[in-house]
Amino acid sequence: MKLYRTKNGNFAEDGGKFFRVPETSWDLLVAHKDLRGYLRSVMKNGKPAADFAPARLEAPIGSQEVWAAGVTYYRSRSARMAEAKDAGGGDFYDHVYTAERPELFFKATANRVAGPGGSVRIRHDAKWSVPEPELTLLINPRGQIIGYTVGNDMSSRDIEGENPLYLPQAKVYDRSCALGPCILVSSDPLPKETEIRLEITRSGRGEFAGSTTLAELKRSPAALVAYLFRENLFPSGAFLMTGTGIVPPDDFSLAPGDTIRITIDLIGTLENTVVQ
Ligand code: DO4
Ligand code: MG
Repeated sequence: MKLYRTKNGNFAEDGGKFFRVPETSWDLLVAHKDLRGYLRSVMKNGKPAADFAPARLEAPIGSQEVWAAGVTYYRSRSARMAEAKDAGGGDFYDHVYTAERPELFFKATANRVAGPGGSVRIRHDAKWSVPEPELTLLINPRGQIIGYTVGNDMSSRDIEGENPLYLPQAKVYDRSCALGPCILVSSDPLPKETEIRLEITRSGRGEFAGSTTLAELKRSPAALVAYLFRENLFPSGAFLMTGTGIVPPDDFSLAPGDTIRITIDLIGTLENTVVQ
């Protein structure tokens, strides 16, 4: 079952049929004591809606903060170690990959998040910008995973590599994050063979394509959530991006006009264009 946020209200979908959700507050849906049960009853008692409009999709976020985990895939560890080597920061990434405590960082507030079909930004003071396709968890205020979406943790690799202390500038800026197209409403862990795919096109031509699976994710989503909720309250719930396992080659940097498509099995495809 999927939950969509649109300019025209919230919709639940199952088996290709869409149902309008009477609850219009996204925050109340996220905080619901049984979101899945509530949406089931909406679908059981309602009629399929004729006014669901995919072109009017919005990012599936209300007042939730977006947080992110880093260096949770071996591919990310290697990329980070290489980019930070000259600054003497390479070892940090090796240590965090094997440490018990994960790397968690603040990523975005809702106003910084692009939705499906929207534009994501690259910084004008960055020379090396990449998308990071990440399985993203939706967590309710009680610390329970209630769904999954597709996330893009846009990153400035030259700024991050110059000095690990520049991480917040490499990661947090307007529209440095994209979420969507929907929430896969489920508390069950996704299968390890779930594939994450990234395609970047420039002027209509394929520029980069890569993929990974959740089998490569070193930490469990539940363990990441447990760390995030250790000393933080999230009255509206939170999103947690689980890290990237796909890194384009070092000579690749995003450019204005590029199209980024990220697909995660069972959830869907998030597409955004790049602006500067
Ligand atoms: O340590 C820097 C951030 C890494 C990251 O965002 C990732 O691995 O996805
Ligand atoms: Mg990332």
